Amino acid sequence: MFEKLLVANRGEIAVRVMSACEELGIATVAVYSDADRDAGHVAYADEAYNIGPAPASESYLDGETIIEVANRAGADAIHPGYGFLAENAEFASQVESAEGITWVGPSSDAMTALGEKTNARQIMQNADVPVVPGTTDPVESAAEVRELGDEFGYPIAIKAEGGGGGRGMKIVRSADEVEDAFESAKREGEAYFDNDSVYVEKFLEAPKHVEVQILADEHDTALHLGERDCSLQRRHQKVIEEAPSPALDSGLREAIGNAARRGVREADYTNAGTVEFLVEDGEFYFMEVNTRIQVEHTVSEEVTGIDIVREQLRIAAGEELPYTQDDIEIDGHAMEFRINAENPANGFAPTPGTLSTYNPPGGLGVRIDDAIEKGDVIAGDYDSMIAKLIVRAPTRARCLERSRRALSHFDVGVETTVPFHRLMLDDETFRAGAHTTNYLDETVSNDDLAAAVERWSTAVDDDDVAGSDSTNDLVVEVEGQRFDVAVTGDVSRAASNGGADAGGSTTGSTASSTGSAGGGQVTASDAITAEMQGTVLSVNVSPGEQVAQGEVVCVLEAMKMENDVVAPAAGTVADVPVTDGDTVDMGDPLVVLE
Ligand code: MV4
Repeated sequence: MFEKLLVANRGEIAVRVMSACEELGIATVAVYSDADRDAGHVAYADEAYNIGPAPASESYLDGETIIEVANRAGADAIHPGYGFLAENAEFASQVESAEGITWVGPSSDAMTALGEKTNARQIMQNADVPVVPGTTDPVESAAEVRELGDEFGYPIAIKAEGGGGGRGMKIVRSADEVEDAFESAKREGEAYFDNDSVYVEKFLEAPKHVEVQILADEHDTALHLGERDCSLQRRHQKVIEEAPSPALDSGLREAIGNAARRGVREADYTNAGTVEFLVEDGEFYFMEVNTRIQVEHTVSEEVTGIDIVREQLRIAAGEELPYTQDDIEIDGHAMEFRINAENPANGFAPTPGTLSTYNPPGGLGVRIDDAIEKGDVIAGDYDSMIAKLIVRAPTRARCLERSRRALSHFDVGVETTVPFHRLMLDDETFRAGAHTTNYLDETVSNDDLAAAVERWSTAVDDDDVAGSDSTNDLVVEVEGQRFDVAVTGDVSRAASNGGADAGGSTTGSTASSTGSAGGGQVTASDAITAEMQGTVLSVNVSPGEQVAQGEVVCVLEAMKMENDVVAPAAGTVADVPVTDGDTVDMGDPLVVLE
């Protein structure tokens, strides 16, 4: 096994990889940009090296510098995480050529072979894996595309050879759109991937996105860990992923898993990877292979019990997978919610800022993968994902319930995608598992998103959270029952309505009367009156005294419980008409303020 591994990445995935290293006794090396000096992955690592300025092109994408650091630190392996250099076959090849350093991932040859989409389609066809009807060679002219349109029937998709993730894809609905779409797909391919080759597929109108997690070792074992459903996407960005897919029956599940295994064997693929499929009308079609660990690998871990990053490391070190396909069982259901610093009510625009609070949920079946803490600054230099919430339960129905519970306890301090997720957990189509890849973009309205943020915003300061040292809100006990009271009305006696979210309501569990206090109530004459019949246990103030808002002015015993009566606002005590031991009726004045 390796002795020291460099993680060429940042954020939660860097910490995820290092935690697997820690369990295997491998020392860890972090790299970081100027923007990440105080980042979580730097703190987690055994050693850390600055590799340049904030822009990724000058730091996390600088493969040469990263390999230099690996040499300097004496690292014997590099794990790329996801994004950045993870699917860069040239970088993989440079690591493979570096003396004494192992690339934790598939061979650069396998990456190159699968990175060219028509080549990947050919490999899959050779392995008897169904592909979407289309070409396995690039198309050379618009006229050729029109012939294919006639053959398959419209709509068709023109896709960039080097593409993926929706970039460089053009949907064509009739022959007269072909010319423009062909030219623009070529331009995008050239711009994004340095490759203007394009090919054609029949376009499926409403597919599901189902992907199979693969593990393959260097000793001829290739296994699948079941599938994930990633159909809930917004503009090609996944937002919620789950395992297993609610869209597959056991027959289709077994068929798609076996197809993925055949495909990666054909490609001489090793390490972890994902084979992506489109599923429509009970049929599945190969789309592309992701040659990296993915963000959503977690849900497969939760339902199989397999630590995928650990297996990546073991495979790269030449060890054998310790299971056969029959050993792998799918147990229960898991969902991953990407918690992004984005405002769903504002077109999911990033919401950079300082985390005045950060308090993720925990408890049974709840996993948080993150690399941030309270007080951290969410800058705009990299992606907006600040954490992943992964929820696991015995069934999908219970996973939905548990996810509601977990999300309702996620305090962040900036606007996030939490309200969006809570909206989805109330959405009948999502709950039924019937959503396809176009569902979000076509169905969820801005009004719904705005209402969700209004109701469930996470951009709440600690100071506004009921139960903390708030100056604006009152916590009172009435007959022993606790109430979080938002003080509204006359601003001179207090007031902002803190958006606390203790029990699901944005204004606390009760918030009706103006300046209500436990056992006492403020009337128009500024008298704090008894809210119930009881006995005065103690009077804590006398006329002329200044009291602060929230200060206990007297204690009233009622129904065998002591209730603190607090001042609803700061003021001067004008009169105290009661004394210790007095019996009072509901509505009797206790303390008069001026
Ligand atoms: C498709 C398709 C329908 N038919 N190909 C989008 C990203 C890129 N990886 C491939 N994509 C698609 N390819 C054919 N022949 C629909 C999509 C697609 C999609 C796929 C997966 C998840 C979300 C999506 C959203 C829009 C379109």
